Amino acid sequence: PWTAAPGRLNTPPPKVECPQESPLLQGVVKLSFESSLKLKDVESDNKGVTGGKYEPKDCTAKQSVAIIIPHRNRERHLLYLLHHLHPFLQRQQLHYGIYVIQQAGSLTFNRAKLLNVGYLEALKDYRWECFIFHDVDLVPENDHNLYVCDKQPKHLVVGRNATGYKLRYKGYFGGVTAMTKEQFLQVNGFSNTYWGWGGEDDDLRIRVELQKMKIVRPPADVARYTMVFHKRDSGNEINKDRMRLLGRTPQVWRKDGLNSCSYKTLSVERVPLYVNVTVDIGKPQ
Ligand code: UD2
Ligand code: MN
Repeated sequence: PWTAAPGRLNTPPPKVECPQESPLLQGVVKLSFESSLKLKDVESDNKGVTGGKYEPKDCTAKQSVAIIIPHRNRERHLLYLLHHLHPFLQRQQLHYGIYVIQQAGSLTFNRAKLLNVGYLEALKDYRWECFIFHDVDLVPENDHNLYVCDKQPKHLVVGRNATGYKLRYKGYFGGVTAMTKEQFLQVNGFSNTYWGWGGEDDDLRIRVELQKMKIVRPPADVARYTMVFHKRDSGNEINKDRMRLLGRTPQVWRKDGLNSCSYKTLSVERVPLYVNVTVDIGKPQ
């Protein structure tokens, strides 16, 4: 006859690793953008999330993933994204945390620098292995588009509604990208010097290529997004200097990036659905 191991009877069974493919995936998801949606509704739909973090109850997630969202004055888009992204990530059985990095003030926006701040701040909070850099206005349409990192940097947006779901151009690396903690460190993160709209995503591609890494993408029928309609924001005018900056990336990447990202954290608030980091990132030199 068998005997139970002493002291094990009342302890929960050890967690097993989550399966290779989550049984919860649904494929194409129906998206909704209801103007009546309230933050309270999204919070009550996501009771398992605390301080922006979640992990599956019954199994150990394959990766721990930080979602980093650059933000200023796009509250409605943030609400739609949270509404779709939390259930989406839970269906993928991930251990994840969402960090919204708010640029304080009304000076020129700097998406790339905010994303560097997000990486640095998220790592102070937890030892995340994988980072997803995510525009606030892009909602994934298919939950087979896995928010995990690969052996190579991954670009998750092959297509979106406004551009006929086609890759905008060869080498396009904007919108949503996934890099491991080490991959991002190896390229010294994003440049901090792109103020205003454009170029910063191409700069990251150049950094990746200089390291002889190769960008991978999920299949086109999976890597589809809906971008919530918007106009160009004030404070994010087109960056006329971006071509010149792109030309000097090979010379400056080692000293312009994560290792030179200076900023002042004004507040870190843990609201139910995300960690809200407000930063003063300065202004163009
Ligand atoms: C494209 C890229 C984006 C970035 C940008 C150029 C796609 C799908 N996206 O976006 O990744 O490379 O070009 O910089 O190709 N934001 C705010 N408040 C602002 C301004 C910007 O929150 O006032 C954030 C927000 O997360 C937004 C992102 O910055 O999604 C990119 O700005 P955008 O949406 O105005 O630019 P877009 O759609 O041309
Ligand atoms: Mn956009």
